[in-house]
Amino acid sequence: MVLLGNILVLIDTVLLFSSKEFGMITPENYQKWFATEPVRNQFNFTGADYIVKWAHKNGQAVRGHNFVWHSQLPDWLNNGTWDKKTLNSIMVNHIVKMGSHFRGKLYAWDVVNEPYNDDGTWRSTIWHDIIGPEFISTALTTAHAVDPFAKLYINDYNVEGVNAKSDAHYNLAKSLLKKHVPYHGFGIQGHLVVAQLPKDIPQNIARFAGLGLEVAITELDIRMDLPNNAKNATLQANDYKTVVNACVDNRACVGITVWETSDDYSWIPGVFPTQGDALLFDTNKDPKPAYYAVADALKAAKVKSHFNSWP
Ligand code: 9MR
Repeated sequence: MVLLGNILVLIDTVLLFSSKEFGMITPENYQKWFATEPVRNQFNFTGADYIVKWAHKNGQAVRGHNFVWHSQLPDWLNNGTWDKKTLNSIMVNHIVKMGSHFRGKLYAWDVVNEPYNDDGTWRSTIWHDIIGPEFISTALTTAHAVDPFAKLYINDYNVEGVNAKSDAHYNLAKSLLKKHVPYHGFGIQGHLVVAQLPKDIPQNIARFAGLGLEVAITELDIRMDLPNNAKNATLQANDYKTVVNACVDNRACVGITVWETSDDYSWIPGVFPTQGDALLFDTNKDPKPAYYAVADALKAAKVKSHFNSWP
């Protein structure tokens, strides 16, 4: 089976639960810039270290998340006035300090997160607007130099099927690989809506695999309009099965990570107040039909492990 992962909060009961059910962990918010470099060049690894240690004690791999993103940046970085050279050196310093602290401990890093708009144009961010699109190759090259063991990912949402945004990523991948930039994996976040899955997830995974990249579903959740009911729960289970099958059917797809374990910890109600119940376990930590659908799909998978090349 592909490695099933989840993200975590720093609560031991949740961690314990996670280590029974999942083979991989992403430390949700603990490696983001606001948490790790709250003051310029002063680093705090406490939260992430706790999770990484826990994961390794329990034989779990860790996905690093993330180096360069426009969101959850500390105020000093957001509010500063930066020229290109200075911002570039701030980005490089962050990657060097973070990457070397976690060197050899992480399976992968989301080096760049969400660089495009849904229409495939560049998202306006400090990274793109001040440094220019080359921030991506600089970030990847720097990350590879400090942690040559980690698989380096670019990660985004709304890129599950073939569309303008995944086209932009596909073209970016082609151009980076042509220039031999160290780029190893395309992260498909998978924040999806029940009964609205794109039909061409397998085709999309296949085209990135065709470039020689690995692919991972990195932040899967499938939300529904509340209240939940039997019909939605069944549709959701079916959608989870569709996503898992799309991954296990392609050797290049190495992992599926759900973005939290139980519905009470999900980010969704805070952002989409009328939606939720997107995960595999309900608020009582009881498995939902989606959980059994995922388990059955993994059991039925023809290829048992794609995740075999690390470290
Ligand atoms: O799960 C994260 C939530 O706790 C934060 O408030 C939120 C802030 O944007 O980020 C959430 O995780 C995001 C992830 O880091 C990147 N992809 C989208 C996720 C959901 O917003």
